[in-house]
Amino acid sequence: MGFSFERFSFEVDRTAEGGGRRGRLRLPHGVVETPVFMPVGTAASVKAVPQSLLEEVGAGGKGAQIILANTYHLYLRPGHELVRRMGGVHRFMSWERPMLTDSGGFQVFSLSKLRKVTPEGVEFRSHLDGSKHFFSPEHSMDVQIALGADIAMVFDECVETPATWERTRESMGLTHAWAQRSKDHFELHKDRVPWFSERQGQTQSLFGIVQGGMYADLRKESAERLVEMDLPGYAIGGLAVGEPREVTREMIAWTLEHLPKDKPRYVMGVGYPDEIEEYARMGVDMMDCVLPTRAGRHGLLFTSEGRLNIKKKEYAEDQGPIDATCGCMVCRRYTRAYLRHLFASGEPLSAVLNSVHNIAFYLDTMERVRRALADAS
Ligand code: PRF
Ligand code: ZN
Repeated sequence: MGFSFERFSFEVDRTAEGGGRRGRLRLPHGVVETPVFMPVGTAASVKAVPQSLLEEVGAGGKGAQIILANTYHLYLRPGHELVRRMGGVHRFMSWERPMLTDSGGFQVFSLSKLRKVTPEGVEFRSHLDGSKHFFSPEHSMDVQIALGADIAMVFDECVETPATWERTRESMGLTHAWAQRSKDHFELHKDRVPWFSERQGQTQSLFGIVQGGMYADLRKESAERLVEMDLPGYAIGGLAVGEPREVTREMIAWTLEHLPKDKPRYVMGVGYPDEIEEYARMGVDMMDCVLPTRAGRHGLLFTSEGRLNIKKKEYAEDQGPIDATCGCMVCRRYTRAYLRHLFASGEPLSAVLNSVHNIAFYLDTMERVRRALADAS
């Protein structure tokens, strides 16, 4: 309970044989035990899951320690200046625990229409109403500062896959120039964060993003360039974009070798439960993914025995819980038969309960990994 007034810090207690680390991040809105999974709250809402449940479901009742929101979505609707006037994204959505905002780069590339990339930035049309907008590193920083998450991300370009070495190198060069511009602008304006004075002059922290596609030499170069910028944490971007899983793992392992051991390392947009466990055991400290909520809305549930598709006929009269080993509020209370009925009937409660279980399953998975890493010598 209460707030932490410490400045940004990252501590590693223990590193296990495979490289996995048990540690903690201290952020303006609280402490985050790592490795951590961050549920995605794209438009200042983890879809179908109320904040009160996010605070208590999974990880032995501790709930989600940090969630993510998206610059692209909140800029388009309701607008970052409105969010600033509401006291910043934490207060706006009534979530007083830590938050991270993605920079908008990736969402512009994956969602918007008619993008035009120049060294200056990206011109694009909104996926909502087709209106024209322009994002630059400076503008992404202004939006992220107005939103006021604990961690902001540099504005990057995630190259399409597959892409040639030449194309990937060119895109990576742009990402590096944009990272430097992000940092310069952020340093000048970070005191404009909505909670600056009320939190005794604390600010957000800006993380870098390594790109370089599926090319080991480019990944190394990208990591080295970003490390020179001396940012408080580093993300590995551009992965889990359609490449085989072995390639994702190899690229993560290789990139980790070129990132500082004393700073948090974050892989963006991964993955299935077994993947997040594997990456955490390799030394990844932070991950986020829409999978638990998106899959939940589609009736796909993650369990200790694998995936379960709740729409199947075989569950029509199944009196058991989703997962007998899961202690979440859904598994304690509801049967598979009922959950199948809710899904088949298109009841909104279906999305809520499925998402809650999946989030709990992801948070429990990471809690288990944290315990294992703490015990490892
Ligand atoms: N860049 C940013 N956000 C991201 C990614 C990226 O490369 C990915 C790739 N998996 C997910 N989210 N800024
Ligand atoms: Zn459950």
